This record gives sequence, C-alpha cells and structure tokens, in this order.
Amino acid sequence: MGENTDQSQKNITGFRPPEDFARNAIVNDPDIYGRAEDDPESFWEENANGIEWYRKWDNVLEWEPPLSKWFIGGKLNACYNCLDVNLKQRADKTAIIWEGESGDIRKYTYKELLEEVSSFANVLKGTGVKKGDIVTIYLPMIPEVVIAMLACARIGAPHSVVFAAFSGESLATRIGNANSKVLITCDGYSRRGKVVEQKNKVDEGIRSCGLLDKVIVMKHYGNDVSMTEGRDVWWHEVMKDSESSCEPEVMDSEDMLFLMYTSGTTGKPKGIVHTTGGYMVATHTTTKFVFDLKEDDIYWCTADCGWITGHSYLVYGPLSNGTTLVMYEGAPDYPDKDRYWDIIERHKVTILYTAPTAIRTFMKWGPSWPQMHDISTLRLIGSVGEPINPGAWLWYHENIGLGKCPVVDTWWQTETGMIMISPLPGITTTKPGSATMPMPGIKAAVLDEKGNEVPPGQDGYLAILKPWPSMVRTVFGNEERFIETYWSKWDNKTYFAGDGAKRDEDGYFWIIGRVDDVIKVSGHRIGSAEFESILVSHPSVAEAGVVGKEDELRGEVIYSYVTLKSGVEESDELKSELTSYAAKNIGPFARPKQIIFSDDLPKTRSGKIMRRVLKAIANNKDPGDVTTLQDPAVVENLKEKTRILD
Ligand code: 6R9
Repeated sequence: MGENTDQSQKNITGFRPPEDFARNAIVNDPDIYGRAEDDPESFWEENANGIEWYRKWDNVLEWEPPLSKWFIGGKLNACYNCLDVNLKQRADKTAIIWEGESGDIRKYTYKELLEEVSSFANVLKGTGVKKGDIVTIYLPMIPEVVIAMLACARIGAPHSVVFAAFSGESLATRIGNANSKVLITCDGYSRRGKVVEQKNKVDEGIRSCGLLDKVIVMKHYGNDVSMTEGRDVWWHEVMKDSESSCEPEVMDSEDMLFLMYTSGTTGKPKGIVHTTGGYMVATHTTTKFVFDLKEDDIYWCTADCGWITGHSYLVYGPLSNGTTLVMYEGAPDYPDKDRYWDIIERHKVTILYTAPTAIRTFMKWGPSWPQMHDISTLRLIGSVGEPINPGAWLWYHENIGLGKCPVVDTWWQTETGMIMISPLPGITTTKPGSATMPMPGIKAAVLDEKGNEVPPGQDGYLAILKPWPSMVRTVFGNEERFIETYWSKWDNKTYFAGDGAKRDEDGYFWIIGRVDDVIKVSGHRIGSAEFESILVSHPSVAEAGVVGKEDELRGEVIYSYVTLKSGVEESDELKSELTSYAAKNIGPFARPKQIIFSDDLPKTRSGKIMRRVLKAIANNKDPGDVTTLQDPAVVENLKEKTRILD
C-alpha cells in the first residue's frame, strides 16, 4: 500500500536468487521471457504438452475480443490429470497430508485418493448428477473438499465451492444463482476449538429457497444435526457400497470446470466461469514454474478451497504435478501461536504459500514462535491475496525463509485463474513489496484513464493486454456484466483488473490495491455492495455505504456508514447489533470494524452513494472534488465522526 510507493521510488537493491537455487531451478534460463513474448501461443502450446489429452487441440487460440477460447477441439479430463496420470510412477506416493485442528492426521496416496474420488463420483452419478450439472460444495478444509471437487471434475459436473465460513444466506444466494440441485456439506468443524455448526447453517439458509434435491453430509465433527428425510444423506452411508472405479468423462477444452463466486461492484456475487483445457495448462505450468516443484517437495498452500487460491494452487496445479501437499483445517494460533511452524517441522514442508495478513500477524507475535521449531526444510516461500508491504516481506524472508529462501509475491485474481505477475524464483531479482514481472506469456501494463501507458513511478490501472489460457470466460448467466466489468474500460480487448499499480524504472510492477468497490479483509474478497445490501435488510437501516480502510494487520478493514430509518435512535447497542447482523448474514470474517451513524451520506445529485468519497474519508485522505455532491457539508460532518474513531 502506501509503503510500497516509497520503496519503489527509493530504488531499493534487490535479492538475487541464491546461486544453488538458481542452478537447480526448473526454470533458470531468462530467455523464456523473450521466447514467450515473441510467440505466446507457441509458448502455451508447448506447455499444453504437460497435460494429458484424449485428443489434442486443432487451434491454440480463438480470440474474438473480448471472448476467447483455448486449445479448441482438445479433449481432456481435469481429474484424470490430477490423479490417474500419477498412477504410473506415483501410485504409492502421498498426495495429501491432512492435519485437523485437533491434531488428527489423515494421509492419502495417489492410488487411495483416486479410489475415494471415483467412489464419490459414482455416488454423485447415483444421485442423478449429470455432465453439466452444477454441484455446490460447502465444506471446511478437510480432505473431502478435494475429493468432492475432483469427483465433480471426473464426471463433468462443474463445482461451485462456497467458502465454509460464509453464512447460510450467502450460500443460498450462490446455490440459487447456479441453480444447483446437489449440495455437499458436513455436520460441523472446529475453529479455535469451538464447533461451527455447518449443517445448521445450511438448514437456516436454504429453508426459504427449497432449491436442493439432495444434500450429502460428511460426518466430521460429530455434533448433532437434523437430517431431512428424502433430501439429506450421510456421506459414509452412500459411500459404503459405491464402486471404486469410475471412467472419467471426456470433456471439451472449453467445457466448464468450475464456477467460483466472487464479489464485484454490484450486490450480487458474480459466478466466474473457468473452463477445462486452458485452466489446466495454466495452473499446471505456473505451479511448476513459480514454486519450482520437484518430486520430493512437500508443498503447503494455506489457502482455503473456498477461494481461488485453494482451487488453482492447492488442488489442480499441485496434484497435476504429482506433488505431496499439506492441508490444514484450523487456525494458525491453535492451540498456540507456533502451529504453522510445528506443522512445517513435523511434515518437513519445503514450500510455503500464504497471505500477507498471516505474515503480518506472525510478525506481531514475534520471531520466537518460529524459532521454537526447525523450519530449515523450507526452500521457497510465497505470498498472495493482497499487497505485501516491504516490512512484512523482509520479515518473512528473514524469519521464515531464514534469509535463504526466494520469496515469490504472486499477483493474480479469481478471474485470471493463474498467477499473472510473480518472480520466477530461479531467475528474478526480487524487490520487497513488488510482485516483479508478468509471467512468461503474459503481457501486462499500467494504463491511464484513456488507455495510454503511464510513465514509471506514476499510478495507473493494471491491465492485461493479451489473452491467457485460464482467463475468465464469462460471468455465469450474465455475459453483459462480464463485458461491462472487465472489458469496457478501454477498447474491449484490454482486460481491466480493478487494481491500481505502478511500475518503477526497472519495469517492476507494484500493486497498490483495488480501485473499485472490492474490499480485501485479511485477503478475503468482499464486495461493498453485497455488504450494503445485507445492512439495509436490517429493519433499522435506511441506507448504507461500506468501504475499506487501510489496516496494518488485515490489509483493509470494513467501515460502514449507516443512515437509520426515521424514528430509530442511534445507540451503542444498535451498533453492536448491526455488527453481529452483518457477521451472521455474510460470515464472521466480514465483521465490520466500525459502524458510523450519519443523517446523510455523500451522494451524487442523482442520489447515488459515492463510495469514493467515503473511502477517502475513512482513510483520512482528500476526497477530491465534492462540489457535485447533493450536500457537500456531509463530508465535513463524516470526517469529524471518523476522526474521533482513529
Ligand atoms: C488470488 C486472489 C484478487 C485481488 C487482486 C488484488 C489482490 C492478490 C496480490 C494482490 C497485491 C498480490 N491481490 N494477490 N494484490 N499483490 N500479490 O487473491 O484472488 O480473491 O480474486 O482477489 O487480490 O487486489 O485484484 P481474489
């Protein structure tokens, strides 16, 4: 954030890849950039050979801006590429080491994982799921979330994974939008030793919509749940007699692999559509290149499968590379603040991929926690989800990477499917706080409002200039919104990422943060509008404007400016009620930090709430020209109310 800017201008000396790392790295020839730039299609075509196809493509790319198709005519199966392909050489290699919050450990070899996935794929078929039907998955970080995702992919049913901490209402909206008939969930799970009653959340959320035909419930925590006759079945019961082999469905390159709902600028979450061929090529290739994955690595991505990172870099990328991955269910401070380092020591983790918000929290807790453990097995560490400030980067490098591990700060999005800007750890000289350079095959730039490239050091909008294999194909059921959101800022063929950025004299990219109404709270992506629509559904609220305020630990926190209905009194009780109301209706990770009551909000003359102005106020910045507001006096009033909170 602010800090990045300072560093980029100081032209800080970078960190070269350690010599032995570079020597042994999978990618260590800088020519890769030039080759990919000269002919990106051949570059991707070459990498597509890392995937097994039933039938190879006729053409690499069909680009009718802004619509793209990749590996046209190609036939493959994503699950086959994650599991079956590994059976020849790695049948007995561990695919997943899972650790529960309580300390339980479960391991699956590739062969065992394939059997579980095939059995579950047959269960899904048995409940009537057919190719093309969207299955919703609402599971915490237990192996079954991966098993369910891959089982869907095996039978050609796109999955829609909803982050387990979302509320039942948020789940219901997503089920409704996807018109999903089958849900996979569990009884409950443990978070900091306390039970989260997942199945109850489901029952509450879907009570009104009555959309689902079938709910498959994994018994995980052991809490009591109520099962609806004819609709709800237990995972272990339906799995009991299920056949453990299942022919993978032959999928077209452009068949949908999954939907991932994400927050945007309107109240309704968008279903980001990813297809099979391009996504598999992109995630397979980038996982190998960015994490330098080798046969004996133990790879740990701490992301949740409810977000895109859990899809691309916990499931599809790593498994299609035959990796042993670690999966952890719980909180980083349970039972104590050394849980991550304990996991790394016990499982001999070699690659760690986590988020800046976690890194800043570890920093706050102090280096004595990692120092209690032998974490010297680590050889590469990564960051994703929000800008990492140079201070946190350096701390991570020093205290977790022990000064020897390359740090990969990877910029990308749900919509991009793959890592877009990142160091290649055997080649790139890194600068703390910069995601460095676009990946080979990716053409990115920082543009101004008109679409011209801005000079070094100047703020602009991050843009992607050429199509890439795992790009979002559409917004589910809403092509117009797809075009409007991502392609209409400039010329219909330049992708607008929604992030502000700048480049320095060396061409390095420094991501500043979102320029739209997306808020990143502890790396979790939340939409202002979705949040506001929850707040105004409360009987006391007339209007709400929700913005992100920069926060040292969490990246951003949520500030909600609320106008109450007439006759409703402001009170501290109402504040805490609204806070709980938002947390309950969206999810506890979205608890607003401040609720600020105001008789009015900054609005345009046509009555639209100006979040830009609210955001400036929340962040103690100059709101710029406010003369076009209905009532410019509102600004001073809100500034005063906000100042009292700081
Ligand atoms: C992968 C993921 C996307 C938004 C993105 C940006 C922020 C992600 C970042 C980063 C700076 C990085 N972001 N990685 N900002 N540096 N290395 O997080 O996807 O949840 O869709 O969020 O996250 O603002 O636009 P998603």
